[in-house]
Amino acid sequence: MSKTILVTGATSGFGKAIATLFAQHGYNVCITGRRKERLEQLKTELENNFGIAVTTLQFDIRNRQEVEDAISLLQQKIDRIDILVNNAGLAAGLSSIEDGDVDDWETMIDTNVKGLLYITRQVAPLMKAQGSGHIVNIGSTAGKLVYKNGNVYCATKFAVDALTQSMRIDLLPYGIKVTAINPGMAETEFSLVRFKGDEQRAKSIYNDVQPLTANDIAGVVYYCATLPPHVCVNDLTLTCLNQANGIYTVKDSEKAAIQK
Ligand code: NDP
Ligand code: 8X3
Repeated sequence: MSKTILVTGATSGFGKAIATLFAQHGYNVCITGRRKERLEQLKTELENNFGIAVTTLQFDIRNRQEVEDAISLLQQKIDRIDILVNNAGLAAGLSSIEDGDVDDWETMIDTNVKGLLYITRQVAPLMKAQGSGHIVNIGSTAGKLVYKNGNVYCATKFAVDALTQSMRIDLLPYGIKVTAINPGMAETEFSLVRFKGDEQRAKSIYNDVQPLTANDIAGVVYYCATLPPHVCVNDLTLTCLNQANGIYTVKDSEKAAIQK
């Protein structure tokens, strides 16, 4: 029987790549996001290319009622959710704490922390009733080490780290795996969103480095989700070869000088 994966934030970046990779491997996928057109486009693409079933759920993860309604609707359409990837998230702005935009702070907290909690609260009981499941939370190197001006974004990812550890304890008796995947810099729409559509500034983040790609993250999620039933990757951090962690980065052009 085909397994089903629910991926939040699948209209772009990691979420889209994760949904695509699992579809390629025969999983039925449920994809979420606010951008309806992109959801419909991905559904058509995945169903046509891989012959699996795709369910689209359009909602804003910050809205608790919308999340509850979406998961109720999903339950009418599918029997079980084998994997939940809590991926939807964003950074908004990059300012020193005294200059921060409070609306940006609320957006990040509401999306990255409260949104993740809203959906987990709906899906975890279903997994408990099934007697199995796997929750994969997309954290960040920003949830391991803070960086300058990262303040609130980093705090939300530290919160994801704490919630991942805590969920793993709570859900252990029910056979539910909980994994944190913590990527370093990866080229997606992330920087474009963080810098509010400023393409030049967004592009400059990836100058002179070879960042991770969304497919790199999808591959790691797939690996973790397909290990034997008794094996759980608890916490996995990955960076490109320009980063040792979230705060130490060496540009390609600097490497030669350092090697001398
Ligand atoms: P993208 O901007 O490419 O994708 C973000 C996804 O989240 C989109 O599908 C977007 O969908 C969804 N999303 C954002 N806000 C909401 C909302 N309010 N309601 C529903 N969905 C929402 O970024 P990435 O793929 O890079 O980011 C995915 C995750 O990975 C995030 O949690 C991010 O913090 C994390 N991450 C990213 C890194 C990077 O360098 N790129 C590194 C480490 C972690 P839509 O706009 O259609 O609603
Ligand atoms: C996203 C990676 O380095 O911009 O979590 O914080 S970073």
